[in-house]
Amino acid sequence: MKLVSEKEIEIINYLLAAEQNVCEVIKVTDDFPELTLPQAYEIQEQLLVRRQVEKDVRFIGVKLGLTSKAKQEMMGVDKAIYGFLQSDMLAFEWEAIQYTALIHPKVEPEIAFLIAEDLQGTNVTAADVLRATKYVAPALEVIDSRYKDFRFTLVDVIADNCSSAKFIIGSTWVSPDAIDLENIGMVLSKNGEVAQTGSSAAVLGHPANAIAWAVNELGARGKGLKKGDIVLSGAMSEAITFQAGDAVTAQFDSLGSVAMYCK
Ligand code: 0L1
Ligand code: MG
Repeated sequence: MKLVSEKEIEIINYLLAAEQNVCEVIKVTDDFPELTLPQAYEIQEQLLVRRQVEKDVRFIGVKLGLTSKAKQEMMGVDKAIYGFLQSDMLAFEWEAIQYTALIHPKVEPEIAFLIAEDLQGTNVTAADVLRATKYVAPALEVIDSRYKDFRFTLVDVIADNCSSAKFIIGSTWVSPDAIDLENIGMVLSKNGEVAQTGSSAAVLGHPANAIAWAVNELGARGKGLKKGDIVLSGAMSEAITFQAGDAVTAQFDSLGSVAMYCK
């Protein structure tokens, strides 16, 4: 078992309380400016272990963030980030997302990968990712940074499990060989009005590149993807805000659509 420092415990308690109390908080680097990127991933890991025990949830996959050059430039970073999906984050098209359970949610369109075999290493390629993938599917990710006004540094957002909150997978599951994953167009609509358009090319050139990057990062920390994992490969457009009463749909070329309703 890993020993966690008092400072790390304080940060974990702070972020878990923000989620539990549905209350935004000041970013942790305001109080701990010396926090490093490896420490942020350590805090993320321990926070998720606490969540696993306290909420009795399972790890069900991995998510990527900051995979588009546009978002990296906006944040002044040159790196993607990863976090983990737990079973209470899985939501369904037929069950409304409850607005009051979230702080200031946004939603973004992504391509989900269903991993059919364990994948671990530090030289993993996009081709390896595609070989290990049974299906890809359309997905919506609801992000809900625990930080005030969604303002944070790279270290803050990693500690906060990359703003993860909920995700929904659509019903069209396709073999990755059956489509041109490099260039899937997507239209995101809110209440029937187009809100964003995007392409899978925005996800580090190809979503499988993004996942290969994450597997190599995980590999350097002695971790990897497991058979049955779901991986959210990264946003294909900017995230949009929504409120109670809003319906959001993402329509993808070759992959059908995925929808959510918020009550
Ligand atoms: O899933 C994501 O792309 C979120 C990454 C963190 C950045 C944000 O909260 O906007
Ligand atoms: Mg995302």
